Amino acid sequence: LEKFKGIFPAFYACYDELGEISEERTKDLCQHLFEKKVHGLYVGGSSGECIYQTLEERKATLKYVSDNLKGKLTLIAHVGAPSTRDSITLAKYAAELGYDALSAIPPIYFKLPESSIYKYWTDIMEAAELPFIIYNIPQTTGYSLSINLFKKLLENPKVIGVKNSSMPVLDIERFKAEGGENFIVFNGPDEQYVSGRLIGADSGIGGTYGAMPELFLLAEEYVSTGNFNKARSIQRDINDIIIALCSLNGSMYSVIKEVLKLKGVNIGSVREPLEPVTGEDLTKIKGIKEMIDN
Ligand code: HMN
Repeated sequence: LEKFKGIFPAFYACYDELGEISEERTKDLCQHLFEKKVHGLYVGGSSGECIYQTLEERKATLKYVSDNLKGKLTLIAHVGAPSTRDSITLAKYAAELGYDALSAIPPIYFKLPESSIYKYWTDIMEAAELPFIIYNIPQTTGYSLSINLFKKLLENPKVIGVKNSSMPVLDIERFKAEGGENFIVFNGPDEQYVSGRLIGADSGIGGTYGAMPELFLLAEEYVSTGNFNKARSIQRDINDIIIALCSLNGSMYSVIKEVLKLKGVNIGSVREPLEPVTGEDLTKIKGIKEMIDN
């Protein structure tokens, strides 16, 4: 399980100027994050704009990332899709490509009973010989993983971890308490990375890591060496930056993509209904890049 420890940026969707998935730009982002020495990647999740992409597009991204980084970084494929059928297709494909683990949100749109959620996740696990990481993100899915369902899922040896994006750090503590030593809890809210780690998270997966991997790697170093004052101070810097990233017109991801452009990594913009940045914000974005660099 050591390979699932550390900083896992949630990989961004890489588009060309026409908004199509770009193999070249996917490669550039892979290279950039590899050079930053992150531990692994979470591919095709929220930050990958999976919800706005076709199955073929999602498969293409999974392939391009594995072409570049298989065997170099731990790769987790997010395969959650509206139907079980499509999720299974993605799960089998990720296994073929040599991903290290699968992960999925619960079913979305219809409010389904826990029996259906359990079956959905179990069907995905049965489709491939890969470990599975539950994804709990109530603020976007409307479903908050209960301890009862969590315990039932733990009976399946394929379940090796949970990525918890709910805001109460207590959830992280409870999942770790139930999951035990040999179970990986990933911190979801980037604003609480340090607190998440202290209360029981082993690792982190985050949507803003890709914009400032150095800062999360440093926070991790301070946490793991018991340097808590420094860890808290880095977390404060991170939070100032996240608040700035979320303060402009356009989605946070479009702002992050402009920051990456300023760093020399062009992965295009976002897919609508996510809104791109507006021209007048470009100076402010330069300021955010400086916050990250300093
Ligand atoms: C993913 O699936 O791509 C992300 O890892 C999701 C991640 O947990 C993000 N949560 C949400 O978007 C609700 C956070 O990283 C979030 O972007 C960050 O804490 C800034 O608010």
